[in-house]
Amino acid sequence: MKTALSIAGTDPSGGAGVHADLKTFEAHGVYGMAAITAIVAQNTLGVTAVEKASRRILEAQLDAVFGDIFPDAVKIGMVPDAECISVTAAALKKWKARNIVIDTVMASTGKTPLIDSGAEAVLARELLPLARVITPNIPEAEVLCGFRVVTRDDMVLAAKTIARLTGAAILLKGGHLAGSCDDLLIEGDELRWYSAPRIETRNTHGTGCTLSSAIAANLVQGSPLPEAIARAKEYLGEAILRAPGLGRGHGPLRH
Ligand code: PXL
Repeated sequence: MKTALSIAGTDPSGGAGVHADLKTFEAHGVYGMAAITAIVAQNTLGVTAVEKASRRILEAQLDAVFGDIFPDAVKIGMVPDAECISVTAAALKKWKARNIVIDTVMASTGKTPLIDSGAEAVLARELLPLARVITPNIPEAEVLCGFRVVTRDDMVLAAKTIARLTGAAILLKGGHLAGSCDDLLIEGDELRWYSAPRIETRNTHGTGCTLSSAIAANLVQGSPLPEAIARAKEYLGEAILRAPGLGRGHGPLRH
């Protein structure tokens, strides 16, 4: 059986973070594992408290997993501070992790910061260069590339800039753009747009987590990256359309 590891924060209400990742792996027939970077108290209405993992416990979790069940893919979500970023990067290098998908989580759907301010530079320098693909949304891309992204041309420039900084493929998610919500993949010299109709819904909790873990699951099952993304987007769209309508805020998806 193929295996995947999520390195991310928690969501006790089950919609985002490692909970979403594990459900997504399971739905794809991939054996899911999870190392916790932060315990997050949250629900569909928002985040109320965060407790970061210590260096010791994060390092020990990663060594425990890699030393026993080597994951065929690694999905990285929330990594709350520079120390957790460094520990994660060192472990991925030490264990020669493969198929690393990084969702550059910076804030919750409700805009609560999920990474220390200033740690984005450490993320860009230490962790992002290890990725096979990075999946920023527009606000995250703006932090990484240092300029505003308003048009599709800006998206191309931003994705190319982040690709050059990191050496990774970039899936720049266009959902925050006014008008179209097409996503852009830059892989080497190849550029591909993915278009899908915008779904009007408040059930968006965990969409970024779900997309990136679905990409990881499709990669380990042998899809080339562009196809892994196409399949993951199809899965995400269905999961949004079939959302169970739970909670009083941004509801979870049906994984
Ligand atoms: O979807 C971003 C995200 C990632 N990880 C955790 C989260 C969230 C959003 O709320 O809580 C733990």
